Amino acid sequence: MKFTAAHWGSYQFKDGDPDLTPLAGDPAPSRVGRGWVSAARNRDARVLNPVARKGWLAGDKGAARCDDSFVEISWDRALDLAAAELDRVRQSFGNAAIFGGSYGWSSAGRFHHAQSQMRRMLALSGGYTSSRETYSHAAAEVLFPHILGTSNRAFQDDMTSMPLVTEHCELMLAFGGISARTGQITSAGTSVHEVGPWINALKDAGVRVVTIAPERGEALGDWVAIRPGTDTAFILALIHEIVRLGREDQNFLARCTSGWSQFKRYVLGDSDGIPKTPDWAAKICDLPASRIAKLAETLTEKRVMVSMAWGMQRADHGEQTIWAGMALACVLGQIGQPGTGYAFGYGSTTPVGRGVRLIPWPSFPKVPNAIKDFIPVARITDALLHPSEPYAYNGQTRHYPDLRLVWWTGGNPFHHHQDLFRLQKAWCRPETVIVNEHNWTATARRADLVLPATMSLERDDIMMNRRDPTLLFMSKMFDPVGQARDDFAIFTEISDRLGFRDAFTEGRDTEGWLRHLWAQSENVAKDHGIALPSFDDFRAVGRFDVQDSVDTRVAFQDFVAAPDSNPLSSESGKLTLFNETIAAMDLHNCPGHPTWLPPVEGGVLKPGEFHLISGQPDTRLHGQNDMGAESLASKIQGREVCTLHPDAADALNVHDGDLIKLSSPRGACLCAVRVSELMRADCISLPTGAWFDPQDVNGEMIDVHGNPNALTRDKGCSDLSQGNIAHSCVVRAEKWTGPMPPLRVTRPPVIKT
Ligand SMILES: Nc1nc2c(c(=O)[nH]1)N[C@H]1C(S)=C(S)[C@@H](COP(=O)(O)OP(=O)(O)OC[C@H]3O[C@@H](n4cnc5c(=O)[nH]c(N)nc54)[C@H](O)[C@@H]3O)O[C@H]1N2
Ligand SMILES: Nc1nc2c(c(=O)[nH]1)N[C@H]1C(S)=C(S)[C@@H](COP(=O)(O)OP(=O)(O)OC[C@H]3O[C@@H](n4cnc5c(=O)[nH]c(N)nc54)[C@H](O)[C@@H]3O)O[C@H]1N2
Ligand SMILES: [Mo]
Repeated sequence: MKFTAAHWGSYQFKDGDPDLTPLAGDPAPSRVGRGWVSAARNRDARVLNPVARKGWLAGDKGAARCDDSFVEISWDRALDLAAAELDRVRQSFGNAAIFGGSYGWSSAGRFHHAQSQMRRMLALSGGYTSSRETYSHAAAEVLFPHILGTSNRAFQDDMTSMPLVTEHCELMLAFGGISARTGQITSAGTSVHEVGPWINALKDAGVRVVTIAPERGEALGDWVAIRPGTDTAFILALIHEIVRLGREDQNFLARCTSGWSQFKRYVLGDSDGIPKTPDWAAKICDLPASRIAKLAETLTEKRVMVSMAWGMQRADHGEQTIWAGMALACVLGQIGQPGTGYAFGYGSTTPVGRGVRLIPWPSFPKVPNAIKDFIPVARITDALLHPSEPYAYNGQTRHYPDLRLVWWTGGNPFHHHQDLFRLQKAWCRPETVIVNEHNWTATARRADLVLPATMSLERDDIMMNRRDPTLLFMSKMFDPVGQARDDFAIFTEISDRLGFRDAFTEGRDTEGWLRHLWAQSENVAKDHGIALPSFDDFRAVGRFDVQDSVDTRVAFQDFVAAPDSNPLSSESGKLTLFNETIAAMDLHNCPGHPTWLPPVEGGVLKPGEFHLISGQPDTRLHGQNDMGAESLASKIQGREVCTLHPDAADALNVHDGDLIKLSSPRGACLCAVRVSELMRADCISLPTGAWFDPQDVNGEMIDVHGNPNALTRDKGCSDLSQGNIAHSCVVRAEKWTGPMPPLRVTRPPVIKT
């Protein structure tokens, strides 16, 4: 038996098998994985050879990058060109002109991690401008160190374990829901999927789940169909009502928080004249005031977990929602106890709240980056359009770098960024764009040089994830498609041309590196009392399971038990409900305590307008596997499918399977319709990930495949975090009766030489 792994799960196979079988013991293998092998073998979607843009080869720097005139070139020429261009840019403009932020999920596997490979090479070349935080939870990453005194990563690691919630919690307030859809995924790979089984266990244990979300998703408990973007107002009203009842946990607030008096003045309206009552929130949230008041009362009678999906903060003023959620949990006073308190990200990926020992397995070693400049990750378009202009970030005034060379490996900005039409304009600013990819993604199509990379099915690697008890030797399943090469091989050759090959490889080939990583793992394991087999034995067997790996955790347990002797590293040593540091930044879009700030778009809509919810797709990981069987089969007439309420369908005169056009001031896209009761009538949900395919239709540029980022707004959550606001978006919808242009998402015409 051989094994392999992806972010969507682990698999086994025998030589010659046409497809993979989910790893034995996985209770709920993912749907995403069903499309993996067919996506990998889809030669039309794979980059088969190195190619260069014709205009760029002719010396045309920065011109329209979307003209699809690629020329096939040899690997030697491609590598010569890439190395020469990197050298030219660093000599002419300095290494800060090279953007190596290269955000994206790439693939699982400890050695062939695409960004690590690229950044090691770029660091050895003198450095690069990097990016900070993620598209997943930038607002939390910047906010949590202030208010919780812990990094988001540490908070994830410390999250109260799911089995304790099943055992001790009576009422789970699930903002954004808890979903096995997103629970399919684990960054770096997983041996089991436990979110679906956990949802069932919650039901069996009789835990009452209240899902607060504009779409109901999986039928789990009561549904509070809140208007998007208004959760902060809802939470403030819950707190107001609890205080009115005199049931706030004064002991907890005094022992474990700072700033309650300032925050309470705001909630009661003493500081701004607006009491945050259920009546006040009812209009904002489009919910009955009596329901908010009743829920508040119930909360004070139960053992409660306040759980927030990551998507809650991918919105304008996203910091406020998660801060308000933390404040509610403080008012209820059950943080630090088993199964109750405050959680961020249950179900958003598999391992959040997984009760296992964390083992810090080694990764491909970094080289220090001599360039200290960075951008907040979602400010890429602004950076390209506005070099050297100022922007605010976490209390600093910074200036955008002047980027001349963009090198992207293992990510897809023309998937992940908001307002893709704006990104497309900005994309013409750098002189050169180089992309390592295995697929003809929208980003690859907008590169000057495309270097075909292997997929993990085409190479050996090791899956080891500090949050998973199983280590797998990932065996190559088939030969690389076309001329694809490993990123490691590509960057070795570039390093060779720039004179630092030995520093890059440290004299090791792939097998040498796998052995080296394993040797380091053996040391890490020893520190944890675990004896790993030899590399050769591990490779022969393919799988190693850490025994006695269960380790349940209660977030903030030590702190709450003795706040004075175990202070947090926040400014006050406590959970901050009013934060002096943030208040001193004097930001109108992120004040010193959780505050209701209406989103830049949203609120009460006009007829024909809808809130767009663009969550994660069920059939793929972002854009990955979109050209595999599972994702393709889920489309209608080849287009992505959006979900809307029967009343919305009536108003638009559409039925299941019809096409509609969604548009916003940023752009437009076509998608197919599925009608469902499980959606607010003023919302449309269109998953991310359909490969962006803008075409001229009757004189208008429309993405004809159904990518929500044709519509979304490119703006930071606030001057604190500058995270993306994908979920704050209003669109217009209309039935589409126009032409349906054929998709152009697979290999563009390539001129053979
Ligand atoms: N509207 C909207 N937009 C969103 C979101 C949303 O909720 N709404 N969510 C955001 C979030 S949370 C995220 S994390 C981002 C995700 O955005 P991305 O992480 O950029 O999306 P992926 O499709 O996973 O892109 C990874 C790319 O790496 C390539 N790749 C995989 N393995 C390798 C490899 O070994 N070598 C090389 N060279 N390439 C490889 C894949 O082919 C793929 O194109 O999207 C964000 N965008
Ligand atoms: N199948 C699959 N799973 C994935 C991924 C994938 O691409 N495919 N990507 C992974 C990644 S990178 C990430 S970061 C996570 C993201 O995980 P999440 O952020 O948890 O997932 P999302 O689908 O973005 O949104 C979660 C929920 O937020 C709700 N929501 C949207 N706006 C509002 C609002 O204003 N108020 C309330 N109360 N709810 C709202 C939506 O209805 C949706 O149910 O998913 C991971 N899991
Ligand atoms: Mo993400």
